[in-house]
Amino acid sequence: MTDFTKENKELYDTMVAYKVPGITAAVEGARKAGMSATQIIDGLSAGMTQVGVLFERGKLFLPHVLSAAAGMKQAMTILDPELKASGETTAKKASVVMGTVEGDVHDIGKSICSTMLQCAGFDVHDMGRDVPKQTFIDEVKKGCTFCGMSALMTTTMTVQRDVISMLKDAGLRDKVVVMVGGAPVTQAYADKIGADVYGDSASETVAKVKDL
Ligand code: B12
Repeated sequence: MTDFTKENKELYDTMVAYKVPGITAAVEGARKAGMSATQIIDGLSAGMTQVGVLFERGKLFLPHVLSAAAGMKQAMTILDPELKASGETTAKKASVVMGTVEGDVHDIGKSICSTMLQCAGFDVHDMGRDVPKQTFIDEVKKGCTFCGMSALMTTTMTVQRDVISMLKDAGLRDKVVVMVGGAPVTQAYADKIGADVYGDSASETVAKVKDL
């Protein structure tokens, strides 16, 4: 098996350096070295998490975080054709509705999950970010196997609980598998609010959804 430690470190380092041209160059370099899109995303995601840590410590500021986020999006645009092509080879599986909950604009992690589920052959409808609670209910009414909600703030993770309550009130809770995720969300919280699946990362989410 090829050891991509050097390329992985480069992806991580360029993401932490938050410059879009550097990130795209590292992605191109990693592709040339033979890394798969999923391996590249893992390296970049680790760097993005570190950007968050440095931001929290006051070592990086909002424009730096925005630049790193733009680099991540650019990388996903580069990798999208490869990811889509690998998805096309698989027969379409169950349908998944994904969105970042209302009041929350963080969509990087959610979009990675959507793309990777798509690669695994699932029929994914990504509703974007700041999605109103009622929109999740309406989508479940229309019919989907999985409903995924992302929340990146302690102030918005309560919306996941609200949507689950609304599903219960509408008599829809048993009709859908509810997935929750996002940095502040934990397995304990997922259990507490009655979600079916908690995903710590995109790869863990894909593995759990495939199992179900
Ligand atoms: C990038 C970022 C931003 C970017 C977002 C760009 C974008 N398009 O997403 C920008 C600069 C716009 C931003 C804005 C804000 N941010 Co911000 N941001 C971050 C940062 C640094 C990284 C988040 C990220 O992308 N991580 C990388 C991805 C890959 O990881 P992830 O999201 O966790 O996703 C993975 C898993 O969680 C999981 N997953 C994710 N979603 C789902 C869903 C399902 C269903 C499943 C199963 C799994 C799953 O899989 C993903 C892939 O592996 C975090 C710091 C942190 N530690 O998280 C702060 C952070 C989340 N932001 C924070 C804040 C406060 C804000 C602002 C309010 C700042 C402000 N004062 O204006 C605004 C929010 C406005 C709003 N209403 O939403 C706080 C939240 C604090 C809190 N209350 O909890 C954090 C924690 C930083 C901090 N410590 O202060 N932010």
